[in-house]
Amino acid sequence: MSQRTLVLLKPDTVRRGLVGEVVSRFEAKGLGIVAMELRTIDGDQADRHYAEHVERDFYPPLRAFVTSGPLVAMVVEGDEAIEVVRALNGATDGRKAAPGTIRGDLSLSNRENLVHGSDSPESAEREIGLWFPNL
Ligand code: IDP
Ligand code: MG
Repeated sequence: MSQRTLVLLKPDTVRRGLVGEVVSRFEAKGLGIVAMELRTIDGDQADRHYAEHVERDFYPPLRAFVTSGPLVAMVVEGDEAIEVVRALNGATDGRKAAPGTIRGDLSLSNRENLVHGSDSPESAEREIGLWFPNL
């Protein structure tokens, strides 16, 4: 079943010059790009995006990180896109993520882990509405 999911290429991806590398992996997998925009977000947008995490200990530095420079927001589409993107991204902690995944190949950090992908159909709908309200 075709699905849409929200993907963020976080500021470390842009800063490290890995946008093309990461987008290539989604394209090579066969996913389509529905929307894509370079944006610098403020703390309020970070709080809305990470609403489920705002009370966590790791959130203040995460908030500082995701607002630290431009990121690329995307909507990606394809068969089972939500799960497929999560699998391509790999485990949250780049140090533990499997080789072959984006995080496993390119990140050595639990926080600066390059990518975000929605974790469920409900999250995808909420996050796409938050980032691309006109879609
Ligand atoms: P996910 O991005 O794989 O879905 P979540 O648990 O939803 O992982 O966490 C959101 C983001 O918060 C992670 O991608 C990562 O950037 C950051 N994060 C999560 N857990 C930690 C942690 O223990 N230390 C530092 N940053 C973390
Ligand atoms: Mg998550």
